[in-house]
Amino acid sequence: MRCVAVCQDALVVRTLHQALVPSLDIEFLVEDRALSRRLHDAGIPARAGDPRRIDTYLRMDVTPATCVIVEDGGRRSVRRILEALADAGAVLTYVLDVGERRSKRSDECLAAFPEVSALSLGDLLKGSLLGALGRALTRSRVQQYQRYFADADRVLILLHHDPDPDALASGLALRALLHRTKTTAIIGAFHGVTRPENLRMANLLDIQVQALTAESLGEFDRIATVDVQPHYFGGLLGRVDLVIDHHPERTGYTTIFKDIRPDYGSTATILTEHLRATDVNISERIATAMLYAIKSDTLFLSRQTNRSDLEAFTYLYPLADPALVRKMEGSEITLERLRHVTRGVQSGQMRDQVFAAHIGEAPRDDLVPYVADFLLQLEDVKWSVVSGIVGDRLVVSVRNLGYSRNAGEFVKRWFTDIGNAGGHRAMAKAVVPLDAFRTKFQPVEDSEIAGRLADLATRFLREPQSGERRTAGRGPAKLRSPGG
Ligand SMILES: [Mn+2]
Repeated sequence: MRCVAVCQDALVVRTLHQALVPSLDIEFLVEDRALSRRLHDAGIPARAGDPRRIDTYLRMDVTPATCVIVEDGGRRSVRRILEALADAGAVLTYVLDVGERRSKRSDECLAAFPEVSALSLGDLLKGSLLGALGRALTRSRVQQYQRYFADADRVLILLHHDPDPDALASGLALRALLHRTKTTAIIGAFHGVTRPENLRMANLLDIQVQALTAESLGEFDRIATVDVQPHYFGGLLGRVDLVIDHHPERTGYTTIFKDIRPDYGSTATILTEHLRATDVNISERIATAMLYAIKSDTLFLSRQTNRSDLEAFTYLYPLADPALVRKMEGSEITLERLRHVTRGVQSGQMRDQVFAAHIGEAPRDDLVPYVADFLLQLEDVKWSVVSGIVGDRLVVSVRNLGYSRNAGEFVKRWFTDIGNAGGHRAMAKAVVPLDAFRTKFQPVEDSEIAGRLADLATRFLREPQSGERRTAGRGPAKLRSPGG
């Protein structure tokens, strides 16, 4: 495309020339003959002429198909230049603001030319300049911990219990950043992977998670935690070397290096930035793991997602194996899950768009939120409240749509006094001793539990709302493990 740039400043000319050639066939128009000669000598196509005269543009062969950029330094009005251009038939005209601040005069001038578009050099630079500076900052952070880990014999990358895709992918990514193999950097957890979809990921990507004991910690020279902070392990870890996490920052531990970004949707997003900043090769396996991690921690970019998550996703997408991601997502329905859904449906009660159910004894916690998620898909259901007995505890999972009231408030309202309860607007979980539940809510038989839960939901939803905001919003609290 042909482009004519009307400029006064040599720096602006050189910048545009570097940025736009060879994408655009550009010629510069300057008033100063000496400047035009200097540019010409530097190999930049330039000519001298009066930018306020129509014939200048006619000589330059400006047509409606020519893109015209007019530099506005703010000192002199560009009105007469724009008039001459309009008279010469130019319609693709841009005013490039390079002044400190757009002047009132420039604004008035632009208002008179509605077909002219405004660009600001500062705004155009901002994104890429901040991006480059951010990458430089990240690079120096990463290089610091890389150096610190370099001379260690054995490194432990520690994940939270029952590691999820974000933890697994982050473990792989950190190992690549440390330039280590599976024998010199162990990915470990105190409780291994149990959920079917996480097992599937670990198998498909051949990620081995070593089972740890408190004693085995002594075998390692350096310890890093990813997707979790050391307070999670009680007093087990007094001091670690590196923490990378996206959960709210906690205190009560010592670490040499940390990168904690609670506004990020996943730890894999932070590690994508680390890999990009240091130009570490991202293998297809790692890209696939990280892409899946971002998708799963952000519920496919629909929860707690920021710009960085979207950027990391876009960056990883072409590097990953989409067929493998699909396979990992797979059919989430297993026979075991379906059996528990069936039990939920059989015990369930539907009352005012609330579906309450009790699935009885379950071998694992995760079946309870699975059934709650499943039931929320039913037509006309706005809330699902599901419980199950796991060992000697009752696990209660709450899901809702439309955020009419906060699920986290619901579980706190009824269960904080007898157990653990927490969550955010759309998802919440409570874990209480079964005895304490029976004492407080008096179900005579287990078959009455669903009815009790329905009562609690109805009462809660009819209570006047105090302090809790009515409108949808982002709850600050986040479940400690996704799917809770
Ligand atoms: Mn995570």
